[in-house]
Amino acid sequence: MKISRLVLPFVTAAVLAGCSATGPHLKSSVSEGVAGIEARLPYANYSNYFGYVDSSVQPEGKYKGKDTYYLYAWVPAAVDEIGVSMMSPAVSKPEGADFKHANFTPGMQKDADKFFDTYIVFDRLNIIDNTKIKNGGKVLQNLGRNDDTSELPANPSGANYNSLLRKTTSMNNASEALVRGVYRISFTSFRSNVEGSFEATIGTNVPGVKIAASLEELHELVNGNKL
Ligand SMILES: [Ca+2]
Repeated sequence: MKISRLVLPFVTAAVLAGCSATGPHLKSSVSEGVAGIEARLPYANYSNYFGYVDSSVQPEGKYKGKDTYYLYAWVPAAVDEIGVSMMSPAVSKPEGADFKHANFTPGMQKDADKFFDTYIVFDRLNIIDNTKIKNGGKVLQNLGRNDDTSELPANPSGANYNSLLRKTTSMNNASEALVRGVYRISFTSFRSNVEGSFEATIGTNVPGVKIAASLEELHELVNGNKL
C-alpha cells in the first residue's frame, strides 16, 4: 500500500488519536484508492458529545415546527472542512476527552435502549471572540442539514436513519469560509419524538474543538472558570 505524502499526516494523526467513539464512522471528503477501492480518509481530529434526552431536557427551539435541541461547538482555528455526525442510540462509551451531558449517565441507567431517528442542521453563529461566547449571538448562515445516511451503522431497528454531513471551506465566498468561532448543531426528528441517547461527533483538521449543550457551558469549557 502506497500512501502519498499529502495524506500521511491525516492517517498518522488519526491513528495516534486512537479514533475513539464514532471517529472511524465519520470520514472526511478526501478519499484515496487502495488496490482499486476508493476509501474515505478519517479526519485528523475528532470531538465527541454524549447526551440523553428525556422529559428533564427541554427543547430550545423549533425547526420546521418540530421541537429542536442545540449543541454548540467552539472551533479554535480556521479549518478546511468540518464533518458532523449524530447516531442514536449512543453506540460507544464516553472516554477521557469526550464531552457529556449531565443527563447521559442517569438516562442510560434508566433506559439504555431508547433511541430516536436523528435529523441534524449545522449553522455558523456570529461569535468569533472566545471571551464573548456567553454573550450569545445569532445564526450567520446554514452550512448543511442531513436526515439519513448509509455511511453510519443502522439503528437497532435496522434502518439507516442516523445523520452525517460535511462542509468544506470556501476560498471565494467569505460568508462560506469555515473560520474560528462558534458553530451550532440543531437536532430533532421527523419520524419520532426525540427520546433516548445519542452521540454527536465533529471531525476537523485542528485539535481543540469543544462541544457543549449551552453557550454558558461552552464559554466555561473554552475560557476556564472565568465567568
Ligand atoms: Ca434520520
